[in-house]
Amino acid sequence: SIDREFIDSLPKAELHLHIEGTLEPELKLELARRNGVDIGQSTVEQVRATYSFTDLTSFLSVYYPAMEVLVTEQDFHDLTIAYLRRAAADGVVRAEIFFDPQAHTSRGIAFSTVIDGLWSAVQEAPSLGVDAALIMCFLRDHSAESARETLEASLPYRDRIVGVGLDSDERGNPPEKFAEVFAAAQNAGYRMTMHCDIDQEQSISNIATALHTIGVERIDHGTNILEDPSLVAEAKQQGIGFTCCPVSNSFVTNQMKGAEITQLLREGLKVSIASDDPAYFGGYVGGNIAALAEAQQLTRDEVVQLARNSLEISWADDARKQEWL
Ligand code: ES4
Ligand code: ZN
Repeated sequence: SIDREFIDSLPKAELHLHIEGTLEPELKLELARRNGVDIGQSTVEQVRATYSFTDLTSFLSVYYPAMEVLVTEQDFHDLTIAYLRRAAADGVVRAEIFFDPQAHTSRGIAFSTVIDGLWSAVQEAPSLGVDAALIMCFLRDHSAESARETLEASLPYRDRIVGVGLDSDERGNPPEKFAEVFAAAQNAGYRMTMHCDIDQEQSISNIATALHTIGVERIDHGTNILEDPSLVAEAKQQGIGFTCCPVSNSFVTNQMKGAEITQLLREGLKVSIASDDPAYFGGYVGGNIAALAEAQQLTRDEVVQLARNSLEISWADDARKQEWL
């Protein structure tokens, strides 16, 4: 099997990481204390016991309420710095960090509080050995109007945000619901990705819409593309990036989808591995690669390819990419 030291030694990009999903129990307790928020638990063990779920619905019902401890600019800064330190230990040289403004603005936190806290951490990231960037995600179970307002709110901070994504519950919330918002975001200069989660209703038609109608450069998850070989060929030809999260998959769908991830990799698609919500699923990026490598008996060359793919499909400056590759 492939040792963790080898995996961690490879320079890599983490491209599918929800910053709100990096809230470890220790920091949650500290922020609750600092902000005077009663979260109903007072020990790490008690908090960890709530980080337990069997599917997406039960996950999201723990995930969103946990955010009430994130109140001040300093909180968003501290959350991000804690993640960046952890990522650097796994060999992450580039982190493209998802954030969900609506999860905060909907509970009265100003967009500026969120973005200022995240941005000061992004500016500090190089001192931790990481080049960092922010990707703003719209919550697909909120209205298109709300996404439009969020896009508007982001425009004064356009230079701090590299792209837009789409997350939360996909059921009943297909990409076409956000076609206009994504078109406006693209016009504003944002790069585009979106979640096409595995095993959702209509996942294959959502992947087709993401590629054909929205025009995304990357798909987050997306392993169901294997159901349509013509879409696989198209994604390969266009160099579409995939950000797959095996440990998350094993919680949300009961399966890592390791065979599917490996098949896409072996067919030459630009597959990368990431951690999604590591505080909740218990694996940062190195752990995700190790779990996949173990389950699928990946070769060292394949693990190297996963790391290279992540850098290649990242949205870093070309000059930086050349240094890493
Ligand atoms: C998420 Cl696992 C998952 N699925 C959908 N949306 C999300 N946001 C954060 N984690
Ligand atoms: Zn995700």
